[in-house]
Formats: sequence, C-alpha cells, structure tokens
Amino acid sequence: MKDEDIADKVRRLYEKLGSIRAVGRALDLAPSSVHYHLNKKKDRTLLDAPAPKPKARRKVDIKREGDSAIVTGRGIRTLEDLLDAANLDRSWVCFKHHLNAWQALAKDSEIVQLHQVKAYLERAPDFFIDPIQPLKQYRRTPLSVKPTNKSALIIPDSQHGFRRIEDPSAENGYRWEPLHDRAAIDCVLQIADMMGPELDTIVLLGDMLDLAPWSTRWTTDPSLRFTTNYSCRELYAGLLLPLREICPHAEIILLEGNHELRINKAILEKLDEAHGLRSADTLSGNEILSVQSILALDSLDIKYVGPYGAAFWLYDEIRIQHGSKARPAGETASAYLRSATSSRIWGHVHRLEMAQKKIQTKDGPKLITAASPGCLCRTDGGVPHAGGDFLDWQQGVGIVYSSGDRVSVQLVPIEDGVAIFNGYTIRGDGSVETTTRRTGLKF
Ligand SMILES: [Mn+2]
Repeated sequence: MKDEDIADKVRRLYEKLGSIRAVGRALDLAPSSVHYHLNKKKDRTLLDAPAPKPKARRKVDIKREGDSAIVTGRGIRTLEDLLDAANLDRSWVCFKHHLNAWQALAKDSEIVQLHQVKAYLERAPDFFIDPIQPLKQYRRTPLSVKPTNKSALIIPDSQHGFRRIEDPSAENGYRWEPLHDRAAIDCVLQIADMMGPELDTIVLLGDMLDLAPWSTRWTTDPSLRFTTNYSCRELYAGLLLPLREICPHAEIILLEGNHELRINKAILEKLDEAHGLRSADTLSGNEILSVQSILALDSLDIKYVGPYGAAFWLYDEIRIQHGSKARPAGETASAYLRSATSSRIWGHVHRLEMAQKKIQTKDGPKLITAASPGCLCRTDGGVPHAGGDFLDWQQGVGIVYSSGDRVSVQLVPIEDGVAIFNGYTIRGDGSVETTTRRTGLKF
C-alpha cells in the first residue's frame, strides 16, 4: 500500500475513533506512526481541532478465574457504577476496591480528569444469598397466677457456628459441621419442657455465637467463613425460638459474652462509621449490625444484657455474668469464692463446677454459692480454641429454684447427648433431619 493510502486510512479512522492509540491498534501501527501519517497529510485541522474529547468513555474489563474476579473500569468513578456496568449477577461480592483519579494532558493542552475503579470480587455460595423466610413475632405473656416456687434455667456457652468442609460426595459440595452440640442443646429444650410453667426465667450465659470469622485477633480458617447467617439461624430457630414456644411466660435474658463482643470490636476496628448505625425511619431501636438485630431478639421478646461484663441479678440474690476467669478444673469456682460477697453463676470457662462458702453479714452467717454449668458446644476440639489438643471441657445446664427466702442452685451434667434430670434419662436429638425441620436449612 502506498504511503498516501495509509495516510488516508489513518485519517478516516482518526475521525471516527478520535484516538491515536485506538487507530494504532486498529491498523497495527505504533502511535508515533499514526501521528506521523496525520502530520504528513498536513491536515493540522484534525490534530489541532478540539473535537475528539476523551468524553465519558467507559471501559469495563472483567478478569474471571474460577470463583474470583477482578473488574477494572476506566472512566468510571464509583464502585456502584462499576458493578452496574459490569452487570454481574448478585452472587458476586466485592471484598476490596480501589478508586483512582489522575489528571492527564490532552492533545489540546487541556487537563483532563481520568478515573479508574478496580474491584476484587468473589462468588458467594448460594446459601449466603438465598433469602431466609421470616418467622413469627412473639410477645411474652406473663402468667396471671404466680406459682409459689420460682425456677430458672441457666444455659451456658453453645458457641453456635459452623465449619464448611469440602466434600465432593455432599449435596452442595461441602458438609456443614456444627461447633455447637445439637444433642446437648436438645437435652436443654427437653428439660425446659419438663420444668413446666414454673420456669419463669431463662438466662443464656453468652458466647451463644462463636463468630469465629469476626475475630480481629485470631486468623480465620477458610472453612469458618460465610457461616454467620446459618449460625444465627440455627441459634434462633434451634434454641431461642423453641425456648420461647415452650416458655411463653418466661423472662428470657441473653448476656453478652466475649464472642458476641467480636461483632462490635470488628466494626470499631475495621469500619467505625457502621458503629451505632440505625434505621433512618426512627433513628432509635437496635443498631443494625448488632446481636439484637441479627438474632431478631425483639421478635422473641428476649432481653439482651450487655456490654460484655454486665450482670443480671436473678431473684435479687445471684449475680450472673458471662465471666472472664478461666482456671483448671474445679479452680474457677474457688477463685470466684475468694472475693465473692454474693452467690454467682458464670459461663465462659466451659467447665462444670459448684462450690459454696459461708460469709459473715450483719444478719449473721450467709451461705453463698458459686457455679458454672459448663458449656453446650462440642468438647472434642471442633470449636476453635487456644491451647493444646486435649480439652477439659464439660457440658451441662444450671437450674435455680427459689422458695420463700431460700435459693437453691443445681447443675445437671450432660455427656454424649444424655442428661439425667428429675430421675428421667433424657436423650437429646441432634439429628440433621430434626435440625432441618426446625431451621428450614439444608445441611
Ligand atoms: Mn467466653
């Protein structure tokens, strides 16, 4: 082809594309050659013309590799616009993005503002996206006639949570392995049922959610990620909701433990603007990203007592807290008794202990009790924990009776999904079928 012909072609294309680089790409010429041909034609009007402005040229580039993708958008200013332009389905979740803006000198010596947004996405699994059906709203209905004796159920750390273990033979390609012990939890529901309408107070001691993926202190094993919805749903539908149905009259308290605190800590450390965020219609009510909200505690008329460390006084006698002491077997109770001026019950340590002490008061000697009902999580090492591979943890549940001016604390041990209560042997149902029926989730 003659030089003249090339110059014509370059010129025509330049009029169309308005970019030296684009013309170069189309004709397989270096940008300098394109420039040369345009100049050679002596058609300065083209090069000097202010016309081909780098108008809102938007270019989106998507690089996908398996379940992750990097999307780059030129001429795009916001993440929202980029995701719009990329038109990916909603299973893609952005976990990191960069906004770039810089200025460049255009051909007409004008300064143009350029923008680029780069987003890193990963594909969230179906269970993370599929809407979960709403459940009923409950209101506690206080008993019109009060029984003479009062009784309370004290439910310790269940550490509700999951590992998703890759398993090609499983229906969705992975198995859901609970951190909580379903059979032990079912024992507690059966005991609540047996206690009948005299059961007026239920105290959940905290660490009812493990929230491992929210920890800002420990690294999260990948198998623990994307499990929060399922964990909350199973705690809600597998323990809290049945408790409310069994005990429509009871006051139900959930104390904040150090594991529930992880949500607030993560927010303050990683996204402090989300702290205290509330629905705009009232600007009151629960914070959106709080345990009260994600467990829908209001819908079950369950009272959340926080922050971590806050106490609930049972029958004006017993100070109940999640606890922070952890000593070897049998020694946490003695550590609490050393300084105690009232009876105390705590969780946190995952050991079943009870001890008593007499203290001096102005009215004479007084017997006080220190007790920890153990835990309701797995004790075989399934729960992420610090320390060695042998765990000295025990399961159980606490019961407090109040009669006249007497209070009696009792502990019921649970082992391998079996408890003995009031002379009855209770076998917990920890089956996947029952859990699916209660929660509406597939495992
Ligand atoms: Mn704890």
